[in-house]
Amino acid sequence: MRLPLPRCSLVRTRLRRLPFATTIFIRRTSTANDPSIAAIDAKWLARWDANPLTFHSPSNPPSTTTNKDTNKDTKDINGKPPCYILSMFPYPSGTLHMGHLRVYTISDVLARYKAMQGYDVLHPMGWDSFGLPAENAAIERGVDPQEWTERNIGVMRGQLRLMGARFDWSRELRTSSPSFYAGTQRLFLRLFKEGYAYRAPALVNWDPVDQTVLANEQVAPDGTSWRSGAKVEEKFLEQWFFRITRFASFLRHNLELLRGVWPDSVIAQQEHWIGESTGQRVAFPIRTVGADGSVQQDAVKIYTTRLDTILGVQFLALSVSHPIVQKAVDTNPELKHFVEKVLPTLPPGTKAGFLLPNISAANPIPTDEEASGEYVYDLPVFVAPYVLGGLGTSAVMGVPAHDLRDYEFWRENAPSQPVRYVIAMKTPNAVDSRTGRPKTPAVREGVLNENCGKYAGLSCYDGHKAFYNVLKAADRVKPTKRYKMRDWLISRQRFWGTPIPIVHCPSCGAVAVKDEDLPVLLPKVTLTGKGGSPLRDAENGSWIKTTCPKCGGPAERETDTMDTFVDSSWYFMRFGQDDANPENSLMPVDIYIGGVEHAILHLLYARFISKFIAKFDNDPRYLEPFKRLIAQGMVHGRTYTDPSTGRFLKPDEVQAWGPRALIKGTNTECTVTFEKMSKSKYNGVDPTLCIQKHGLDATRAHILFQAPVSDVLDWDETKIVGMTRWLNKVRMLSRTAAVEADYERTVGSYHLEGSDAKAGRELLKQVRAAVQGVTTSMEDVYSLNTAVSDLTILTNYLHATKVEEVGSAVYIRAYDTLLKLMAPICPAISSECWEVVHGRMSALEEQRWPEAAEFVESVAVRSVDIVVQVNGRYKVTLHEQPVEWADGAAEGVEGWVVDSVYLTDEGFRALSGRTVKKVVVVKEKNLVNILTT
Ligand code: ANZ
Ligand code: ZN
Repeated sequence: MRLPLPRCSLVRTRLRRLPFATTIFIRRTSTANDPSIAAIDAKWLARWDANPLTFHSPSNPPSTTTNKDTNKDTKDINGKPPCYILSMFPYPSGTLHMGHLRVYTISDVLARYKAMQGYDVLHPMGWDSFGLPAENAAIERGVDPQEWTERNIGVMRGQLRLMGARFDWSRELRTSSPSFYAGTQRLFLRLFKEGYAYRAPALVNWDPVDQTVLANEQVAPDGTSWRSGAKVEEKFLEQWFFRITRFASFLRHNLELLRGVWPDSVIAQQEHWIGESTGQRVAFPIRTVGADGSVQQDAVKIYTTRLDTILGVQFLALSVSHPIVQKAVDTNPELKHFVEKVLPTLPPGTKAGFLLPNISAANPIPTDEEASGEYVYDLPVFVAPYVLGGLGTSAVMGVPAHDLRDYEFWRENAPSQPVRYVIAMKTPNAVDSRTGRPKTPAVREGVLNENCGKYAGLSCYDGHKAFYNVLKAADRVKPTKRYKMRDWLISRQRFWGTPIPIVHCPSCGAVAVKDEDLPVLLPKVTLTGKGGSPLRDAENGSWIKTTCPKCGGPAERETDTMDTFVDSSWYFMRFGQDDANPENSLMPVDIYIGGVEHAILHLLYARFISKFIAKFDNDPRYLEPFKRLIAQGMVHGRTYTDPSTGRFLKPDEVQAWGPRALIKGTNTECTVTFEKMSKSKYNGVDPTLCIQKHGLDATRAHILFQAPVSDVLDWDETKIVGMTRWLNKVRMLSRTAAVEADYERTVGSYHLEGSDAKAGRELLKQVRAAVQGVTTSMEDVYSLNTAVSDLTILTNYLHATKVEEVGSAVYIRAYDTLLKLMAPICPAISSECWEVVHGRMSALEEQRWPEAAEFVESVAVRSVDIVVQVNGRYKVTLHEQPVEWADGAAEGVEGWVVDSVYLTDEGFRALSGRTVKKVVVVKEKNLVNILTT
């Protein structure tokens, strides 16, 4: 602990400053009573419990804000613009893992940062609490899923609290509570009424022993049931679907709005999943010869993305569900046998086919030999299971030369026929090493070959255009977009999910439950995991019995529950909703943070439901639900393996030091790697233990510092000492700063004395750089790791700075700024240090986030030249004087100026032997007149 000695004791005596602050810093230098990290954590956790980060806006809206078109950025409720920070809510498995700790640290840092910036922050938390594990626990251990879930939520809420996350618990939700699932059911019914929810048969996994439907994750990789071990069968059941495909184009093209604000990889994955391709529907002429010899002309529409290959067509293939095939089945017993008996036995990917007799097709592009323009019906038409029903037009043009599936089909079904190539590589003779066949040129590099008559020599592009024009003239082509994405199957034959609010009536069909009868509550059941849907037998079979909402006749309830992805496709709309005025919800989410594993389904479903609402509520705030998406990387754990056996070793089986480790009691070095945390690898880390050991601040800082947000984080607890050391330094500095602050409060202007403009400016430059660096990282989010290093750099700089060089005002200002910048990341220690310096009068989290501009001013504008007169006559100029001069800190300026004048040769000569009577300060002119005896 250094005492801030004045630079010139001579001057000091003359000015007779009272040194009574000394007593204060003797008291402060003692460290024996400093609270432990655990005590600091406990103290501040209690403070935050008592003073939660509560979002105000929608619960207290001024009347003007109900207008939907209001841009929320400009909406200013309680004087603060709202900001919605959300991290993906967890499944209440019962333990918080490191991945949770990482994501919630990031969102809490952002929430605290935005709050300091003056936003009304919504930072809520909830529980994705429906789902299979609760049901399994019920089946295996007989516990009530509801109780199991509640217990887990209790444990995890406690763990979240320990990490210092300031969630708005007043808005906590769980998807399994009736008040929430009433909303899920309402959403279902809206979709149903608008024609976006429908029923259709679909394949399910069926356990023939337990007589129950299995979720995909209950089917072992070898195709057996996880419980009974029986070979899982596929079975058709009537299932509920959401018609997400109707929004396919919208979902695809609005991804463009997200470029630059969502990670590229997530956009690419969504794009791929939606799978838009632009192709053509082409009507091929067909001719059917009836049993009586009559001839019928018609057309079959096929879908192709390679119109350039049309002259290579050697057959047409129809899916089993194609209307022509469905019709032919009735009149053709052989076909009926093929479809009903042969097909189900064939392996997936089969190239079996059935040649349709009496029907043939013609290529709609006449080549020059057939200049007459007559179509030549020489193409066979097959039924082929490799053509998928419900995709495109359920019919393809078979081009064996340039499509592998068509080739294999042709080899199997017309082995004696040649393959007709129509496209050559621009560079000749390229052969596919796998098939030994000439390589199929992509559109980019191919040219039409000599088999193409007058089109020969055209590039694929030009060929495509030429064929398109011919077909267009004959009205036989239509450009179409096609999507790989399928409708969303939301039915589950499970218990622990939202009941589907539908009643099946023998006369009215599927009827919506009336709004006033919502929610359809889950009954109490005893789960066995056997037999049909658990709801079917609930309450001895009485739950299912009801009356039809339409005709009042006897009817049955739907027994399926909804996929839990339905819950998570709208929970983020619920958080910002105000019970009194649900319309007025805060949307969209400003920053959504979560793991990359949700890149596709959850985000796609959430986007779909939002678009549905946007469309039917005509509310543009819902167009895209998440303005910005932050995808954080996984957390990997230190994993020890016995190199000779490959066996994973438990931590207590090894002796580790630094990056290496030995198997205990041996000289064998184990392999140390970082891998996804899992029980079987003994590499899991309990975040709560880590927090208890190192404190919440060190843990949070460490998790941010170890890797950029989007990278995999190799969790290495040994390195946390770096953070602990840094935080200790920050605490040490608080004592120096406290002394200075006390001195300032009691003595007043001491801070001006002896300060050196240059050193002060250097320090403020460092502070400005830190403000800039940390603010940039907070905005960018992905580089939060560098925020931590910026903070340590500033800490070290301050540590090496002598107070007496920079003056206490600058020093305190620098230290205060360090604490403000630390507050979002290390909230407990920074708050504690703030209190040490400033007492309890103000809380750190209520301070405004610093802006670099404040310091630019200090550094540039505040270094002024002061002209000094003695008794009205110019004597000397004080160059580059620091901050306080321009700061309005008039009190004490006199003393400081006299000090400074004394320190110059001219000043010393002018003042020596005289007594200063009065100092006149003309700040506007940077002028001082010293009047003496
Ligand atoms: C002729 C052709 C020639 C094709 C060629 C491809 C290559 P993407 O691009 O993935 O969307 N197809 C169309 N409908 C189908 C269905 N219902 N079931 C199975 N296959 C179908 O795939 C488009 C291509 O998939 C289409 O272009 C069609 O085969 C096939 F050298 O037409 B193509
Ligand atoms: Zn009815």
